[in-house]
Amino acid sequence: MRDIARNVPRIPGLAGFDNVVEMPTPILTPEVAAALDAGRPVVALESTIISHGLPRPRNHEAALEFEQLLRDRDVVPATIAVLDGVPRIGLDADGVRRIADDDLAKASVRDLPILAALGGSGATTVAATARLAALAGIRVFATGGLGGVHRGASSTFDESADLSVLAENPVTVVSAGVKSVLDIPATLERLETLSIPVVGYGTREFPAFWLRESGYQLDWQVSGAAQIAAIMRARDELGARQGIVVANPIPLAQQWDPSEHDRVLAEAFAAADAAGVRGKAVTPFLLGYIVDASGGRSLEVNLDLARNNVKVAAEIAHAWSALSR
Ligand code: PSU
Ligand code: MN
Repeated sequence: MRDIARNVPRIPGLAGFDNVVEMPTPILTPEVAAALDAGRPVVALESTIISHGLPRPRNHEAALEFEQLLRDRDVVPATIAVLDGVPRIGLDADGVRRIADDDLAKASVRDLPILAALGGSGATTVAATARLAALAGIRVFATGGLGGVHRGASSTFDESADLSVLAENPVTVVSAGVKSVLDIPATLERLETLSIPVVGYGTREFPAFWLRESGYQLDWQVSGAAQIAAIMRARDELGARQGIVVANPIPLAQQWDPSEHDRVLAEAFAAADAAGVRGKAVTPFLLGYIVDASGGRSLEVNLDLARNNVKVAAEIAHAWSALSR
C-alpha cells in the first residue's frame, strides 16, 4: 500500500496553514498503485450503486462482475469506498463483500472528513468517488447513472453534489445519462452552467438511464474512445479542471419498455410522496421501489446499462493510457 498525501492540494496564502489537507489520506491497493505508476489503464467504480442502488445479493455479484469485465479487458479496477475511516482506492475481496453486505452510510464528498475523523465507513457516491479518483490520479470512472437535479428542486434545492464535484475534478464519467426520476432538462442546464463537457457516445440524444432516449438533444456526439481521450488531453492543455460526462445509451434491444417505465415511475413518485421521503434518501427509495414494482425488470436493465458503461470506460482508459504515456 502507498499513500497519496503528496497529491493532496495545499492551499496557498494561508499563513501557518501550508499543510492544510481537506481530505483523509487515501490508500491505494498495490495493483492500482502499480498500474498508475506505469501509466496502464485504470477505471474507478463507485460503491453507492452497490450499497444503495442494487438489491442484495445481486449487488455483490454485480460488484465482482464489473471488476471482472475490466480485468478481462486488461484494465485494473479501482472500486472506491471508505472503510473504517480510510478512503480505499481499490478493494480486496472482503472490501467488496462489505460494500455489498454491510449497512454502509451513503457518502458524498462532505462526508469524507467526518468518516475519516470518526473512523466510519461509507459507500461513495459519484461525487465522492470522482473526488477520490482525482486525488489518486485516476482519470476514467464508470457508473450507472449520474446524480442530477431532482424534480421539484426549485423549491427543495435538491441537486446532487455529483454535478458541482464534476465541475472541479478532471475525471471522465461514463453513465447512461441520468434517471428519468430526475429533472433531465434542468440537469443538462446545470451541466452547462458548471462548464462540464457532455458528449453522446454514438448518439446526439441524451439517454434516460433505463431508456435509450430522453427527448433532449446534445450538442456533441463522439464516435469512439480515441476521441474522448483527445478531448481529455485538450482539456488538460487548456488548464481546465472539469470532468467530462460521457452519455452512453443502452442499446434499444436492452432498454426497458417505455410504457411500463412510465407507469412504474408514476407509482414510485406517489409512494415517495406518501412516505414523505426527502433528501439523500430519495434516490435509494425510488430505486428500490422501482425494482420491486417492475418485478425485477428495471434491475436487469440497470445491470445491462452498467455493464455497457464499464466496457466503454475500459476502452477510454486504454485510449487515455496510449495517449498519455
Ligand atoms: N444513479 C443510479 N444508481 C445510483 C445512484 C445514481 O442509477 O445508485 C447513486 C450514485 O451514487 C449517485 C447518487 O452519485 O445516487 C446520487 O445521489 P444524490 O441524488 O443523493 O446525490
Ligand atoms: Mn440530494
